[in-house]
Amino acid sequence: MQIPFPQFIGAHIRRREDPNLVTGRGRFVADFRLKDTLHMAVARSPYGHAKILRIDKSRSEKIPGVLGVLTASEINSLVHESMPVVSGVLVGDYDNLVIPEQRPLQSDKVRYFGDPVAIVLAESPYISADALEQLYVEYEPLSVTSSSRPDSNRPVEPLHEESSDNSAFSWNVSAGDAAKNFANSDVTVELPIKIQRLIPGAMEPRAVLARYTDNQFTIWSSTQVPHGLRDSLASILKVSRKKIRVIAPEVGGGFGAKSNIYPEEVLVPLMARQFGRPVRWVASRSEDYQSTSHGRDQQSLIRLAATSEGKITAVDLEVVADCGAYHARCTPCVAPFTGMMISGVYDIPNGRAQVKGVFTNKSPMEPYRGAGRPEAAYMIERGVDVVAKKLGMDPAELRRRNFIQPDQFPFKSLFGLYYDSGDYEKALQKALQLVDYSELRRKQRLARENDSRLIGIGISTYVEICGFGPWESGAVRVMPDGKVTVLTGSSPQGQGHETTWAQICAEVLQVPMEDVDVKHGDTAIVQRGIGTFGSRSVPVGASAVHESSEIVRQGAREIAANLMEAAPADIILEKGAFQVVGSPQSSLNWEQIVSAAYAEGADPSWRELLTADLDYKPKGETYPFGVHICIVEINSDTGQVEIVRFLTVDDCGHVINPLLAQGQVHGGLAQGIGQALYEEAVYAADGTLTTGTLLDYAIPKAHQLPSYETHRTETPTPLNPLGAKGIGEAATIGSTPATVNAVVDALSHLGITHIDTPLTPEKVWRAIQATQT
Ligand code: MCN
Repeated sequence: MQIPFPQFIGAHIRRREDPNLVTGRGRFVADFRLKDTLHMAVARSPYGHAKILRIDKSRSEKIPGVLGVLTASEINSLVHESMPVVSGVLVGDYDNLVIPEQRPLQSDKVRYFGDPVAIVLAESPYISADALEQLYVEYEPLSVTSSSRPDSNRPVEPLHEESSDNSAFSWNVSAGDAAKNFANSDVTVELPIKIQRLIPGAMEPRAVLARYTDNQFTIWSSTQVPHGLRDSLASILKVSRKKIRVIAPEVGGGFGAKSNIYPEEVLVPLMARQFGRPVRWVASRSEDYQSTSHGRDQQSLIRLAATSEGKITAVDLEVVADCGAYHARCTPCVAPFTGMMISGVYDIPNGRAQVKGVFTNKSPMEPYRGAGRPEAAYMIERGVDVVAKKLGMDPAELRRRNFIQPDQFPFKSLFGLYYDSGDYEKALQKALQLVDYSELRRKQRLARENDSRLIGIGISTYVEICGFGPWESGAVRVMPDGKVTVLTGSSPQGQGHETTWAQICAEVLQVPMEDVDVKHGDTAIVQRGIGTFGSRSVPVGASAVHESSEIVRQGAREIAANLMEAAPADIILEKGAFQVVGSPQSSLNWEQIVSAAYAEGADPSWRELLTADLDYKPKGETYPFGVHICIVEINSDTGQVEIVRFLTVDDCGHVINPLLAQGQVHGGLAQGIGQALYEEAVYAADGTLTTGTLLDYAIPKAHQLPSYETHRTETPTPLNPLGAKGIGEAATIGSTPATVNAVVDALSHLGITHIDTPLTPEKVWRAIQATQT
């Protein structure tokens, strides 16, 4: 067997990004200092819903150092389009999709706590903050819609003229005959579930800096989608794309929320043009919490029908998704994913999903790590546990009886998605063995009998959809000095693409990894791209780099063949050297190839052979999967949940860098467990965000999380050359249901069947108390 050399793909390699980041040398938007910069501050609504009656700027304008106070009347005429909204579903169809007009500043009324109404530009951030305090906005409060479930006793106060009942869209899909199966099945279960609103907790709050010189915008933004921002700005400002350069420097986390295009990203460049000076806006933490899009927020009802042998025959799902006050860029796409993925890892023949989006007086809801799929996995995995309980069957066994089998792939799912590959039984088997499941159950039984300790074991088996197209760009060029430049359209926020992409290119070309320079996040350098979200970067972006690298390798073979007077087909690349098959004594290394290609008088086509630049179009989405097992112990006096053990077996196909993939799993687990136990964005009845700071919004601290045991199986996808699926969201998706299932399992003998997240000590304690009265 030939051992590939050097072997980078699959190797544990530390992130090349980290030395700069951990020594404080990473440059985020707020670290860029431009001479004569003006500082923008944004006046935001202190009401959830109100008419704007009057804005008095006079006192703000008089403050020395204030250059301008602008409201919608001055701004909106410079803006030619509403803020962008993308809608699209893979299956099913929207009904009555309402996309209300949204301008960067509100003129007539505000619709959520934090809705922008005016901006101040001043010589320093302190002066702009002072001027904000002196700005007087007179509001007439309106009644607030803060729940997605309409209160039938109260008249609806429409947020937008376009929708008198605040309906944002509905999306429906069905397959087989669910109604018949519910009528005729041995058992049915029904579970209302509320999934709370979450605030994506990126370490770096949003920030924008812009300069306008020589009719050209340069914009630094903490965005996940620099090209999307460039293209949206071109439409909104009616400016040619070539006049706009967007740079996403280091981005300190995004988790989906930075894939939106925000009003500040329009306002800052506009003001840079207006004032002829650079303009900068950096959100404070609380401003970020108010104005950056939130995630989740669904109220649902899941019903399952099953036979007495534990075969699930039908699923029925109703979802009311709280969209917040406007559609952010991808709001309409999120909740339909919940419907599409509701059958999870199971071969369920009949089903129906009805999803309704509703406008409420809250910050817009956008994709947040998992975007619709965590909600689906959570609901089906809770439902399956309830079926198991009702049948008196072990939850692992019930899952096993319903899994899609390995020989069924590619599998057309209940609602018509094509699952590429999977072996769910193998992952479950591995997880159960690793935790010693039967021994755990034995200990649980003993604890219940002997010492009344509340021990719970929660299982979740999930599948998710990722690797969305339609394409991503990837270019590879061997430079005259022999180094290799990789350009990628994906634009990371902490995922480690520079390391990962360098591994792929270095392995294909058989060059040292340090010779590969990966560039991203600057539209002047990488002109085409879609960005980083939906765990698409490895399956799509890295595949583009892989394909480009292969083309360059092939090009180099042709040059070598020419120089060695051999047929290209006879040239192989072995241990970093090109040689004729069977004659390893005469070979050419990369330096010789490069020198020949760039030599004076060399055939110009040879340089072209060392360059590839393409858009990789995936053949379909990929479906990573896995099993999470959580073991908890609950203090019955306080309701406090302690995670004693958390074990994962994730499968994202071939893994490019196990260390980084594991890092992704760790981060995802923190967020999924955070959803299960701690986090919730709470709006008061008057529409005020009461969890608007890090003190009030409970991101889990390190001591609240266990030491994770992470494992994997590898089931490659046939859909891309790397055999790789995404891993960026998987752990967020699997961990919430495992944790909640564990807590409910610990309490099930008391008659508790469900508690809505977050499972705070108070909620758990109250649920226990309720069983004792
Ligand atoms: N990887 C691998 N082998 C695979 C798949 C992934 O080695 N088969 C590793 C690679 O090192 C790759 C990383 O995992 O760089 C993530 O790859 P992928 O799963 O393709 O996900 P993306 O790069 O497209 O990242 C997006 C995903 C999403 S949707 C959210 S939300 C999220 C996440 O990644 N937000 C993050 N992870 C985050 N991590 C950080 N630090 N910050 C965020 O904001």
